[in-house]
Amino acid sequence: MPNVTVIGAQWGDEGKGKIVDWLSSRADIVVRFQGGHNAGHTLVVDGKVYKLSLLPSGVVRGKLGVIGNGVVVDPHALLAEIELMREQGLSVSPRNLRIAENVPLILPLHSALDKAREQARGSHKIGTTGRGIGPAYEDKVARRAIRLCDLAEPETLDWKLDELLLHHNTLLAGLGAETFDKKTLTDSLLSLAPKLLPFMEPVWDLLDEARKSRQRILFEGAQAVMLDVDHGTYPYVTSSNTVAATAASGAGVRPSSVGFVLGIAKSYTTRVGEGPFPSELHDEVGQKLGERGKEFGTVTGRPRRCGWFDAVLVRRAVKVGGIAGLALTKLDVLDAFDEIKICSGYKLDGKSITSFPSSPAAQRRVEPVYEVMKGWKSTTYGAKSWADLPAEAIKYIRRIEELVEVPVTLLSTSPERDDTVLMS
Ligand code: 2SA
Ligand code: MG
Repeated sequence: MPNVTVIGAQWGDEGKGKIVDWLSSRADIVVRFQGGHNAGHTLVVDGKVYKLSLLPSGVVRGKLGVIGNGVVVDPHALLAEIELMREQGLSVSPRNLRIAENVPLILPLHSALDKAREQARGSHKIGTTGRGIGPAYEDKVARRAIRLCDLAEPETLDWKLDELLLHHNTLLAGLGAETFDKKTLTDSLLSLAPKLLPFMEPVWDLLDEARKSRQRILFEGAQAVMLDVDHGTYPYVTSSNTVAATAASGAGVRPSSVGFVLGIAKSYTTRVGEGPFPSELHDEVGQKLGERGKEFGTVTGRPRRCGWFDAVLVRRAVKVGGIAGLALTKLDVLDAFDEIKICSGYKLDGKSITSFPSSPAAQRRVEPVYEVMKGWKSTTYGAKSWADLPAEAIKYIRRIEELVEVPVTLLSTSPERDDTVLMS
């Protein structure tokens, strides 16, 4: 099997965890390459539910997990997640988890700033997870981040914290938020060092050795293309690139190592947080999608906004994300609808347009143009093969393929690992 990169093709929560788990049985290493613990990947394995935010999903299957340099790591969240896995009977140790030495750390001041800034934004808030993701990436590009390797060098930590606190305490004070004390932060980081440094690795080298020995690598994306900081619905996006190319830069491997890019999309659409959503439904249909899909954010528990499948959006994700095939999830949620709509075009100020505009004001004025398809009104829950699918469901899938211009290669019909159909 070539390497595979899994990315979300909508606004996150597409069911990546299950698909990564399904694919991880065919991989030797699973790599997280961007985002942080704003991810919330849910796996159901032998009836047990595992919710992972930072750990690569492969650890549940005993695979080597790698956290690449493109991720932002909150040390406290990481250690808590490792402990939670241990309570669930999974051993996570430096033997099966390696973390890039150059990975930036999320510090408590990052989530404090995230929350303070969201409050200050008022009606223009982004709706972030409040986990300090954005501020941590800002420090990275501003070249003032504390990185995992710094924990081994107290003298480096000393001068870097001076610069970091000068910036953040000025900002936090200006926002009327608590400021941070250098000694407290230093003591906290140095107390974390012995717990974290054993996981540290020049991950690019490990993955190059894996390539040479033809090991199979699965790159696990978080969030999704429409949350990408360049290609998503900016500014209502996350702060990392979430497209497949980021797997190379976010883990330190050659672009050809990205392999087959599998996009994950729900058979309808959801998003959490603020921002435009052309096919959003504010009626009983939207409510029914939310109830049947149990649509609450894994990370924040927030109810998700729901709407019909948006083919214009997913087609764009296919193009900019580098997607070669689609895994369609939660088809069973649509079992109960007499008719099902697909957003196959947009209207802006009365004119037909074929792609989502980039300016926020125009994005808000976009109206969906729908195709109506007949519902199948029978269960697809647990379908394991083509033969289990009603004709209307197959027609729905085929129409999606035509509109997004890639084949549906996988179909997921329940959270259970084995309820997955390989589509021919
Ligand atoms: P942040 O906290 O700065 O990343 O938030 C910025 C915007 O990105 C949205 N966001 C998400 N939306 C949906 N799912 C997210 N994570 C998934 C989950 C996991 C996944 O929680 O299950 O799909 O990988 C996620 N993370 C960030 C957020 O709502 C803001 O709109
Ligand atoms: Mg999720």
